[in-house]
Amino acid sequence: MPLLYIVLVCVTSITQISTQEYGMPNYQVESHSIFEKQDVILIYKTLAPVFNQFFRDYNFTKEFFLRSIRPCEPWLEAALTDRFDRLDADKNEVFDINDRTPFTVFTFLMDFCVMGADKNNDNSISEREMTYFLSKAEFYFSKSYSEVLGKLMDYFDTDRNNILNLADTAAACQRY
Ligand SMILES: [Ca+2]
Ligand SMILES: [Ca+2]
Ligand SMILES: [Ca+2]
Repeated sequence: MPLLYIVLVCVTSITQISTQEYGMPNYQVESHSIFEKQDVILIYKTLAPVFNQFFRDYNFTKEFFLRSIRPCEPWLEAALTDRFDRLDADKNEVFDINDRTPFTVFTFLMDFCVMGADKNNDNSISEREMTYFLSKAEFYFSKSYSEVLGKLMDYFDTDRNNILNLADTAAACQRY
């Protein structure tokens, strides 16, 4: 599975570089890691209007994205802007179905593992684990937003087996 291997190496490298950048002095804020559970939860809370829009029209523009996340802390705006640019695979400043790449599938899986959705630590998130995660008080995003995030799991379950794991990234390598 060489393509999957390459994707994982790229993702890890880019993420590490980006994480270091957020800690540079010019941000003038303490260092934040997008591997920190509380930071990733904050990212998903901030993205609520963006994901709500996505499941209305299955697209959103970079301009809408930036307007929706503001105002927020400088490190968070920098991290999210960088994330949009990396996930916008065809670089047309619109996130839509054409940007559903192995990279986006892997990013979503990684985010939810970091947040603790993979309760039994088998590197797979089952439908039951996701439902439980989205309904827990510690991570409760509101009923309507939890439903939207549940749709996101369906959207990235590339091999349609109701489990999100690296096999979906591999399937995305074949399909997209
Ligand atoms: Ca795009
Ligand atoms: Ca699991
Ligand atoms: Ca799957």
